[in-house]
Amino acid sequence: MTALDDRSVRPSVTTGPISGSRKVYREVGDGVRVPFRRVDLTNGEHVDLYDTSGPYTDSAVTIDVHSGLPRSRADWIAAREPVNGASTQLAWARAGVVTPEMRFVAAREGVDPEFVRAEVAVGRAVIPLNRNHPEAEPMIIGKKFLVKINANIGNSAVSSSIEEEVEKMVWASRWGADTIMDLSTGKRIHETREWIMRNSPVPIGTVPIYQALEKVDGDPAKLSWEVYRDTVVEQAEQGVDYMTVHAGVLLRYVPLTAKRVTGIVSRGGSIMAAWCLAHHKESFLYTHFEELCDILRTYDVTFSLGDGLRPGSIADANDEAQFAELRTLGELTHVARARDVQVMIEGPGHVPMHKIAENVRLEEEWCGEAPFYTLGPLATDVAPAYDHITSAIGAAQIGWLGTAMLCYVTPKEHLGLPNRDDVKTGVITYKIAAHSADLAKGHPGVQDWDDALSKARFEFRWEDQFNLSLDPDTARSYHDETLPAAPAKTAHFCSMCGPKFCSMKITQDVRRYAEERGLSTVEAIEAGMSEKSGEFADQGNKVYLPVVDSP
Ligand code: IRN
Ligand code: FE2
Repeated sequence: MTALDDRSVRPSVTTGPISGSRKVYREVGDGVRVPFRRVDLTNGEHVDLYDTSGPYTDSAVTIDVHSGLPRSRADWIAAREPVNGASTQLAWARAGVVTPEMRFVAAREGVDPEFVRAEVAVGRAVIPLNRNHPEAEPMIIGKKFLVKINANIGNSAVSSSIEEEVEKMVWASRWGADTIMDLSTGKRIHETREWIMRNSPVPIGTVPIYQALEKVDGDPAKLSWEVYRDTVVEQAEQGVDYMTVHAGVLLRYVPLTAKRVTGIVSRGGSIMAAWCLAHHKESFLYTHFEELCDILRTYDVTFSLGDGLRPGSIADANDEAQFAELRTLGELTHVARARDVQVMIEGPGHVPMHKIAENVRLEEEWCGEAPFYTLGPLATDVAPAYDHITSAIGAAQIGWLGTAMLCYVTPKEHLGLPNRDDVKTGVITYKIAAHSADLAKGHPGVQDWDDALSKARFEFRWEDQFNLSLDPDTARSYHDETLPAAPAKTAHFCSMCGPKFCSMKITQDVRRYAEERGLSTVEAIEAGMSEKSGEFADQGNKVYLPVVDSP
């Protein structure tokens, strides 16, 4: 019996298109179909948006969580041959092979497949896809591509069920999570992950040391390479696409954290530090790293080299412990790449804005431009309950500077396990940071989305404005709170300024005035001004006039 046969687990997942859009596919040959979220506009145009939501938003597909998603990559995986003994995207890229996954992401990002291959070949981008996760749709992480976001889910010993976690996974990808990490630490870790893997349209990451720790009853001193290795194999067999490995927490770095304000805040980092101190030995993740590479290569699992010594407060940012670990991650990057294993590097944490750039600079220099994957960073420590915002400020900046993936932070950070609403808030907040970074980086075509929404706003096409937004439901409901009636959806104002003070309506009046009189807008403004000042004088020079209801 597999975990999915367990009928006592009954996840109910959100299905159906995001309001105001529908799923379309772009065929790029040889059975490669790339999904987009199409927004049909009331003016007859349409906009196609990057779509992470998988079959859940396709009204033509019926979802049965007990059978899992269609295994859309199965044929590609079965059809291909290893090169130099390795079946990884990195090995193929180096051998000059453009895989179907590379063509898929090229179409998704609007770039040339050969460009994708070249970026993967030099290790500046990764395509995290385990051969045992054929349900996932390919995506790419690298600084020359769209900035990606990751959403963390997972239960803890005190909170949440399998059902809730499966729904959080579907929910997070619905709103734009490019990858999801299952950080479960409580009961039934293996089963929870099986449910998530088989039903996830996006790559899944994990931190295997968490499950290894459960296997030794939560006592870090009892951990061993053997327990860890078996856990990695177990998870790789299930199809985990990338794994956080805190192999840079070396014994000699632990004392460097002694005088910190917040010590070691990484869960994985603190587990490994405890093991190193208990045994007074070098970390088994470091000493067995080459063996670990061989396991990951077998499945094409991507390394996410963990920042176990990341700063957990503004005071600790960019300190010796943090950068000592980063240097070691750089060393390990080259070891993994030499074995054709894909690598990305995890980064902080809590960093004030003026110290952010140095993180990207050193990561690129020491880690051979491996994709950087950061947790925020939070730009200040003073706003628990708003740390999605404190961290999105840092995330937007670090994304602009070249970070390839941003790990979201929810409003519950530092306070508790996020629920479904927190997950959505975190995802939308991070989509804002990522898209803002994409705009600043000038990624081709990115601004089309902003332009389409701005035009809709200016032309008072309210429905189009809602439907083009990251969160149509909330945009619509905020509008309808004050102006629920249908005519308000074509009205040339909203309740913020009211009919008389809408700047966009006034601008449009100016433009119309100009057109009717055959004037340039500047002339029109001048002509309009003297006309208006005439009216003003006629009305007795009163600034405030009684409001007249508009039709
Ligand atoms: C991302 C960048 N730095 C850390 N992260 C994420 O933090 C990591 O991928 C994982 O999802 C989460 C928890 O990691 P620790 O606390 O075990 O380091
Ligand atoms: Fe923190």
